[in-house]
Amino acid sequence: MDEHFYSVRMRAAQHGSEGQREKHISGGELLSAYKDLEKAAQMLLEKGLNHSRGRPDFMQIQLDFVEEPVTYTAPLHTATNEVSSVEEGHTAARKLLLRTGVSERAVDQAYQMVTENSVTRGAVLIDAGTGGRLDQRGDRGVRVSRMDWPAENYGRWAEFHGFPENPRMKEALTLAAKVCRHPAVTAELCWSDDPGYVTGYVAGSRLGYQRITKLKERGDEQGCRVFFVDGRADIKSCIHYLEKDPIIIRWRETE
Ligand code: PML
Ligand code: MG
Repeated sequence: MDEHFYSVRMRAAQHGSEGQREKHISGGELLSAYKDLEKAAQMLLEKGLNHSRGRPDFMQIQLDFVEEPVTYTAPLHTATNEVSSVEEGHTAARKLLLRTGVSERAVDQAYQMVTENSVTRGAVLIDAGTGGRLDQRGDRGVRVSRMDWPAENYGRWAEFHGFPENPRMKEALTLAAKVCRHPAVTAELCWSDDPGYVTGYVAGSRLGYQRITKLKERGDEQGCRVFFVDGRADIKSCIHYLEKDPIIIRWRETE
């Protein structure tokens, strides 16, 4: 397909009064053809303006022409793990992470880091073996960008698998598929910073996208996004892939 794409990114925040620490409200990433840019920007504007984390007093919508060729990839195999408490949810998450090959030490470190760095905006990269932090991005973390899953293809996927169409799940599945296809990434652990959304997931290329129905209590605004990465790999090139390589999810019924 000889189509050029634009990366459209949105970031909304609340600064409040002088000296207050910035509060992340919402972020969004899309890949759009030139003719659909108006619709894409409108979608992101609406997302940022109507978020349960609050009303933004700052928003940025940025457009960048994507020069790199787009790679098409299949979505991850998806399953839902029903749990009845946060504790049960984290026990399930830990087990799934260990199954991907992440060490017990790294899992413990990740949980500790998440509690300490409750304000990290993007993802934190952690060594899947030692548990040490691999990115040097501080509070900002790494923001995965340049990925999308066209609505029509996602809709067919959701219907085929009996999932209700859920924009949050679509975004998370898209991000996880991009992240986990990188050979240095062992697994991802994520739950939302939206106080009303308690489902999270553990993902890995072979494990698939394993949703866990309760990873925090309702009302909690603390989210988490951790990538467990092989510490011997070239981390700079892994981060470059996460931020810059354009990936589009494409599902075929036979997959
Ligand atoms: C987010 O809101 O940023 C993450 C949502 C993760 C879970 C999505 C799902 O599978 O329901
Ligand atoms: Mg969010």
